[in-house]
Amino acid sequence: MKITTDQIQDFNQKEKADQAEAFGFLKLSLDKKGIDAEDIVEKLADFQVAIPSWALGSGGTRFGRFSIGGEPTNLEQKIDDIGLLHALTQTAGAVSLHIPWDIPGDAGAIKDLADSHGIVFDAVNSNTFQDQAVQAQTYKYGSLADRQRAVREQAVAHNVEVIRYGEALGSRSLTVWLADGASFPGQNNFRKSLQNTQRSLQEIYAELPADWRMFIEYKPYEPSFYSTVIQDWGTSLLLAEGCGEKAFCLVDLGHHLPNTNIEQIVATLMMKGKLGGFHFNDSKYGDDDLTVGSIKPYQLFLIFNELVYGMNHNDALNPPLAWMIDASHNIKDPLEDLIQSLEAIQLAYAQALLVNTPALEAAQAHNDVVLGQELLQDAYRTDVRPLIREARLRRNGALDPIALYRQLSVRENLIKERGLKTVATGL
Ligand SMILES: [Mn+2]
Repeated sequence: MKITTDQIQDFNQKEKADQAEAFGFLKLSLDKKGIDAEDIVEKLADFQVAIPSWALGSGGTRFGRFSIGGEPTNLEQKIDDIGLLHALTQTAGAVSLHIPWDIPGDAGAIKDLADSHGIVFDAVNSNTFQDQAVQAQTYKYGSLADRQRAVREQAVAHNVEVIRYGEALGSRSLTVWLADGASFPGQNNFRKSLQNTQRSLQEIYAELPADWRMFIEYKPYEPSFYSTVIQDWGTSLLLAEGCGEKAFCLVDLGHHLPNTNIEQIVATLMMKGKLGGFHFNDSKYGDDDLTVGSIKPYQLFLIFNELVYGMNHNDALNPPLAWMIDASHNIKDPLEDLIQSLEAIQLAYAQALLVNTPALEAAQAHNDVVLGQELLQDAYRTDVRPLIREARLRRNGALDPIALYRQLSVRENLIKERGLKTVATGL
């Protein structure tokens, strides 16, 4: 199924007048604060987020998995689904592949298909947390950190293979997330595990093409419940610095212990020019992978406030970030869920762009704590939805993507095309 520009324009026609009125009103009130609404709309229109190839089917939990029906069963169908998302939202212009769940058989044909939807290939992701049918060594006890050389070599070779797949598609970054760790005291030697990881990462790094970057993702626990080798941003930074200037840290919102100040981590990594990528999701307890902005939207805004500040004060030359949604769960239609996540990301970005930074810095200089909070919350409490809709409208996206998705019966059509009991690869 494809959504045409005509279908989108027909749909927008009905709501266009209301949008013009709401945008005009907001633009006037922002004008009074010295904020250029047009500039923000332009930034929002340019902002693109990668959709991971594993988020297009229903996710599972340890307790089961329920297919939503019409799930994509191959890479072509996954790219078609992202094409639908991008047509509706104009924000999903990239895909992040997970190897080996999505090995491109014919890279040229896959690239052409993605091109036809206006989609580029973002970071490629390796997987050494599961055993594949054809592999000599098991990752049960570790991969890049494993005590056995043969296991580490196999894991390094897999990452290099992922780089080669990515090169064929025009990707320019590799994301490494390790499940390596221990579930019980005494299981592993902390120092040796970390040293092995550093050496393995250096070997992968040596195979990176000149214009590539490597992102090192951290996570405090799960699947290991006593210790994880790359447990936090400090360990990720240490390993990235041990590799070289093309290695960066990757922050996944769900990969923190409860109440961690993630916005402060963002500020620190950008100050060092070492923040490479960002994985969006939301959570209440752990790595819950819930819809972005569904639980802690204020935290998301505070994080974007630091991202915007970091991008505007970039003396450490932090490169442009790779943005990706990393969320998947087992109840919602995954496409509707992704539309909600994309919207939440845009909202937080728009709110952060409204922050009056000079006034905030002046308040900080005078220890005016109350004013500092007022300035942040004034931005957060502004209804920025007309800005986001305007950005979509100007790129021929849908004013209300979920309403149009439902009006066109997209899921029903996908079920007709692909069947009710299809299951996409992923967790
Ligand atoms: Mn992640």
